[in-house]
Amino acid sequence: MCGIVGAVAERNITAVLVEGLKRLEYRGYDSAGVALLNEAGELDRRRRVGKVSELEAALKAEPLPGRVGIAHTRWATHGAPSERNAHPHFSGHQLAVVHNGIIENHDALRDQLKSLGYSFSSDTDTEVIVHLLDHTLKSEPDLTAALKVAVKQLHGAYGLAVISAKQPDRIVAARSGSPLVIGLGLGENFLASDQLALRQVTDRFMYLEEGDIAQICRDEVQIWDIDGKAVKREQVQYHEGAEAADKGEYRHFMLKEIHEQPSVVQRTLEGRLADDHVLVQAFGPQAADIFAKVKNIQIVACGTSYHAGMVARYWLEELAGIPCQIEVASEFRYRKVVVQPDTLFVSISQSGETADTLAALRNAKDLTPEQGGYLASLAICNVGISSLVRESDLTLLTLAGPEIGVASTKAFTTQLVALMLLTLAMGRVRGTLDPQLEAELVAELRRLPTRLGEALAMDAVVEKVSEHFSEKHHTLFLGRGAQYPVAMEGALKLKEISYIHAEAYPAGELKHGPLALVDADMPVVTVAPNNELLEKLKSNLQEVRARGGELIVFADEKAGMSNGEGTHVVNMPHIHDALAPILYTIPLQLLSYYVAVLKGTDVDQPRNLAKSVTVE
Ligand code: HGA
Repeated sequence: MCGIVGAVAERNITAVLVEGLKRLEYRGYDSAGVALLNEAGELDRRRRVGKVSELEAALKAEPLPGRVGIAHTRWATHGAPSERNAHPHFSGHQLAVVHNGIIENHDALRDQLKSLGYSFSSDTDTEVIVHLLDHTLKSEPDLTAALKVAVKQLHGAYGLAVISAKQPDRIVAARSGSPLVIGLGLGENFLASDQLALRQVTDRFMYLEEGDIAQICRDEVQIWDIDGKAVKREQVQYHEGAEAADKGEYRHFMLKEIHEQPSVVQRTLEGRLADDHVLVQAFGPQAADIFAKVKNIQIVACGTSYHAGMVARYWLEELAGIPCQIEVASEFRYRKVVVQPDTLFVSISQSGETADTLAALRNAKDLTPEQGGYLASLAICNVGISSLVRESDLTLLTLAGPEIGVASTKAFTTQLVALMLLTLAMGRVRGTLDPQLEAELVAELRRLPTRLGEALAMDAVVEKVSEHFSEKHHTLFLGRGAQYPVAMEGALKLKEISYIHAEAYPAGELKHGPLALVDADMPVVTVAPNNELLEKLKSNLQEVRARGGELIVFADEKAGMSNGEGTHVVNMPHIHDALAPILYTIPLQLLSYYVAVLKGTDVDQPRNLAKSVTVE
């Protein structure tokens, strides 16, 4: 994924920019570049394909000192990964830009700018920004004022930063759909797409909000909101180590990671949504072409990622109308598979190094067209520099950040978000998704972090419910439709960290066998959103109650379910049915966490398990 770093200082800032890029390196990228105003006040740049170390070597061979500069790691969406497409992009020798995101109307802008005499030296959408700004500067010579005018013509998503040889005292920046944060120093200030990049130089930050424009000088930072009004953004101070390596105020990494979900889901959505649709190029430069040809999808994954894939199968068939199969990687890799024509191979893995998933991808790629090879491969992964990402044609990174707890939590919900983005992108490209529903779901995705926060606020209620489990040895989890895999994930979490035997069933299967197990010692956990399967689910629950089974039901506040003898109902905030699997995951994570705490197990490092399963 792209990263942006910028600095305005009185000292040479080349090393700060390069170090910032390195800190964003774990997300993966294909090229990197830096542009500075050199000692003579001229704009100069170095760009390289490959790792930041390539850029670093280039800067060593040919130093580029300066006090004002911007830098970028690129993950191509428009135009191949090459030096000429790497950022920063220039307009003449005056103006340089770095950009994260996608400018959707770049074709129209490019034609317009060409007719005004601009020539383009890259294939990126980004280059239109810098020429557009240059053109705007002809009637509005102040750089900041010109940026305010120019961004009004950009459609899509951007976090961008600009420097100019004519106004060498500042970086100007704009945010719409892609995050930007200002780092505050003493007599120097910084900019980045993630505060991680700047932790070496400051611990004080100011986050830009949607539509903000910022002017960052050495001694002063000014911000204007979407309406052009001068605003102040709150200053946030981070303490050293407040990131992944520290549990902060939490007792366990798992609880910390559960509570990080609103912010990491937000991050996974950033830069990937336009007003009412998903930006298809977020999956890579060839995504639109490949997606248009896809007739089937094969998902392969293990463990929690497999459950995310199972939810996606419901979504892809129901919302995008595309046939979808899913299989665990350890089975898939040793099986002779029959591939339907034009099938997209989708692998899901937190680490991108899961041995079975990687082997399955490699096997899939080895199939020749005569053997019915796959059309292309897509990785949904949390680590940008992983093997799975490197070896797949397309990638959508989940931006969950490092996950330390062995039992996966935030990696799962961000995978679900990524898979919903895939569903919406597929539906759009294939024309199978009603545009009104698409817009509704995009709006719901935007509200999702808030909903997740509301679900997390039920922490104490779930903790109380967990007391019903600590003495039990077996549990059943039930769900219907896309909530069935959520029940599976709930059962897996309980097994992993509390060592209580738990099994998940589609609620309709209960009477076909597992009902025989139900008695007063077998609590039954159910997720019950308010959808068309609710009445059927209620009947299944009656079947449990009639056998003396104790019920714990997480139900939509509008589902009309209430506490009764042996029935404990936890009301959940209302949410669009399609996104309910993401929301209902939260109380099940909290439940297993509190049961494990009551049982006194090693929550973050449960026995016999490891984080990234790189062996077979
Ligand atoms: N569209 C730009 C920037 C890509 C990006 O933000 N990737 O994460 C490009 O292709 O260069």
